[in-house]
Amino acid sequence: MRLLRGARRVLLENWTGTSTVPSRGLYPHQWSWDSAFIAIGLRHLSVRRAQRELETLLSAQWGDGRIPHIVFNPAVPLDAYFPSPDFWRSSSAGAAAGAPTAVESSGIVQPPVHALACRLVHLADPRASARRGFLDRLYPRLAAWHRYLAECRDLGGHGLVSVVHPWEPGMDNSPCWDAPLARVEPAPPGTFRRADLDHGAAADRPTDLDYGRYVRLAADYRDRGYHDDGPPPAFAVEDPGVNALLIASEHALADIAAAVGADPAPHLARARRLTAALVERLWDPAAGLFLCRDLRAGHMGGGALIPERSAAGLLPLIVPGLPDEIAAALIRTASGDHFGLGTSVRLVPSYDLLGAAFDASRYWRGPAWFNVNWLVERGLRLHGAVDRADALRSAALDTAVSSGFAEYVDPYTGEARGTRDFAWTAALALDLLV
Ligand code: 9YW
Repeated sequence: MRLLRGARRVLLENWTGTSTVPSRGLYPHQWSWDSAFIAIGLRHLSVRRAQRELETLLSAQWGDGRIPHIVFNPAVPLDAYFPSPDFWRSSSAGAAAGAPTAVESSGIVQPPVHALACRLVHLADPRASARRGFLDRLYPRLAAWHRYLAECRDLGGHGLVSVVHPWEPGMDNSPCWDAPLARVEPAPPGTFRRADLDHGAAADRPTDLDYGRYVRLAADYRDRGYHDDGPPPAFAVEDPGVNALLIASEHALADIAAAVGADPAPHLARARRLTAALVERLWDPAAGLFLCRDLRAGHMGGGALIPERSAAGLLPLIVPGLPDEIAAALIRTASGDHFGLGTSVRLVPSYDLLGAAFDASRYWRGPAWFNVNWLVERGLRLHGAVDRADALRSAALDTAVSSGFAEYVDPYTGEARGTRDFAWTAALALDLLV
């Protein structure tokens, strides 16, 4: 069958021997949440490889518990990707935060999908997993990762994780970041070279101005030794996607704890606390959606909700134990005019179809991404919207093949955008298939 053959080919071609690159040309290193999604699909081809994928990533974990968003492959030339290891300088600039010296990485993070992925990889062959002590070895690392997020990244002090860079929530140029980013002085254009434009159409990618701001924020974080204490950074946002994924992963970590003979209760308690804070801080009943909160806006230090509708606001659908009335409202919103599921679009767009900044081609400003659609499919199923989940599943499978496993697609037509043979598109299609 075409999908199975194609997905297997993409995953084999992108495998480096210890992990999988998101894309051979555009992203030639290991990315954190990509690896989690990739492992979820890879487990259907080789449980051993899926375990290896996650083990490689977690072996680059920092002493403070953070899992870096990129782990660099030393065999890849420095100019193949920007920002390269000589920009991040993790082993020296991150020394006080416990960055490893044996491997170079970035110093920011990505959404915590890892415990969820480890549990799914374990379930693919629990006996083989137990024989290798897979969960026993990874449990302490996953627990330290969640502790880092909950303790060092609660910048607002209200029990939610904050991101300090638009790359952290994984949705780089979402219109949600336009207002918080407007306060950031961009790095001058001549001071860096964008390698991404060697591989992607400029109209499908963030702008040079966006990049200038990304560079400034990353350099400032590096220059403060990647520390999270002290004055809040210029960009500090509570994102519903990141927090929802942490909650889902905390539930997975409770199951992992039970499997290795540890106590699941603290993980379930943290999941409950995070869920309450998510609803309290980010739920907007009028929009029927979770919004992002900009900690640097508003008065009295509480921040202010950002009035933009992003697919990140639908991701709490994957949270077990989300109040029923909120889950029902989210399902209505997904199917309404702003996201068009089951009516105007093939796949859930990354941003509001009616939003002023909507652009069907440009990255996280409208196109549909397969990881978001995989999560929404899972959330719809979790909350009983089985017919909608079934329809989304078959649309995602068809579009993955017809787009050549595109990085993202036009949400209306399913036409490919960005790069092709993208690893998580192949992996997640495989997971939906079997
Ligand atoms: C970058 C690798 C990453 C993804 C992000 C996506 C993009 C750009 O590519 O980031 O240079 O890191 O926005 O979600 O993990 O696929």
